[in-house]
Amino acid sequence: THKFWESQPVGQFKDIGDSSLPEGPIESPTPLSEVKQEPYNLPTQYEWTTCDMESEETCNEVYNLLKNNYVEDDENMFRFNYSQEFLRWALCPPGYYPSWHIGVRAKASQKLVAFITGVPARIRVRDEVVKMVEINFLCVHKKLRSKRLAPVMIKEVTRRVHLENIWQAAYTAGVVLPTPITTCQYWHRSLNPKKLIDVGFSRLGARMTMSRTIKLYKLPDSPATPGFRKMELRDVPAVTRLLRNYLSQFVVAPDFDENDVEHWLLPTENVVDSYLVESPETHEITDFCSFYTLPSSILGNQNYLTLKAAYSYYNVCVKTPLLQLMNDALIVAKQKDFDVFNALDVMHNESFLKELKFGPGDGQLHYYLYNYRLQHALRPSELGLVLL
Ligand code: YNC
Ligand code: MG
Repeated sequence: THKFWESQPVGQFKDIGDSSLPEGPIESPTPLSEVKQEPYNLPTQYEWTTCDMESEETCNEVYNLLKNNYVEDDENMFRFNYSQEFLRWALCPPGYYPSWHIGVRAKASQKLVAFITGVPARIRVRDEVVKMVEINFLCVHKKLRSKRLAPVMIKEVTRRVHLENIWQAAYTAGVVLPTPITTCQYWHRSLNPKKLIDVGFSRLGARMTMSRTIKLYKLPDSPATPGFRKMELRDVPAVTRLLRNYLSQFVVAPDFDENDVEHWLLPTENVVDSYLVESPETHEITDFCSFYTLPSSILGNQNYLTLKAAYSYYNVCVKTPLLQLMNDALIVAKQKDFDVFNALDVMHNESFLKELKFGPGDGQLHYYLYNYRLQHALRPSELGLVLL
């Protein structure tokens, strides 16, 4: 059972299939004067801290907490290693609230021992655009696990979000909680198969040799689509139009404006890469693809410390076939020395995964909404949202 989650305004397992419950908010907003004014209590040895991500020193403390204590795979072979530049990008989008970057310190040592964050987002559910918070980077130091600290952190971020008059949230987790709006799977495309096999990320297939495997995953040296180039600042209006139009077909998707596109999709070195197709004839922007950079530490390998992974982000095709566009994305990721290209089975991704030699991963990613009920769970292909 879920003592904490059963007390929260989220879809409950017992209500699955109950068609008498309407779609939309589960609880109505309360007057802001009724929102608790003081932080929740922590065990006495700990205190709340707001983490200023613009400060080099604080950002480094957060980086180290996550580097040593954040998400691992089921076999504890790899752990996400979000870079400092990435954390600053992920946590400081247009209109962000510094008070939503919440840390916990040990009073005696002042060591950062836990973290949770929110960033504001407009998310469309069917035809309604809802102001939400995207919750991410929930982390409790390994030595403080299973002490019910996570529910306190979730309640505290919820309180601070309510103070800004926002009442809904979106988040993902590898664990099953009440109740997913959809469950997605990661797929992996080897770019550097020898390293992936050496570190135990993948295994040599049956009746395969290393040299046949390397040949299987070989890619051309440069993209094939005429007019394929890096996105630039001047492309923001065209990319925003293209993306808004494309995302309108999904049941749940972000409502991006030009400021959001500039922040989330304009290339940032070692953080996010975006490419588009500009028609050589008309100079129209017809297609777009993007991926973000998220390395993982390789735990306990003599030869390698990090796995360099690219994660498919938002992709839009109008003129170029999606298969060809994503093959070009693989080619540029390979040129940039990524070891693997990962993608979820969201949006239209299923249409290219098998043909482009992605293999299914183990472990699933569940998507959730807080205080917003959907009548039915979605298929991954109905979801137009990628969280970091
Ligand atoms: C999780 N990932 O079920 P019940 S994802 C949410 N998300 O509650 P304790 C989680 N809840 O079941 P620990 C969760 N993992 O009794 C566990 N829980 O009702 C629930 N791992 O708390 C769990 N990062 O403190 C249980 O557990 C209760 O010490 C148990 O801490 C958990 O960022 C955790 O995977 C995850 O650092 C912090 O294991 C710890 O184990 C850890 O005894 C490695 O907690 C890193 C890791 C999670 C990545 C992520 C999204 C988080 C979403 C949080 C929910 C947001 C709700 C919306 C709030 C705003 C609302 C508005 C408006
Ligand atoms: Mg705990």
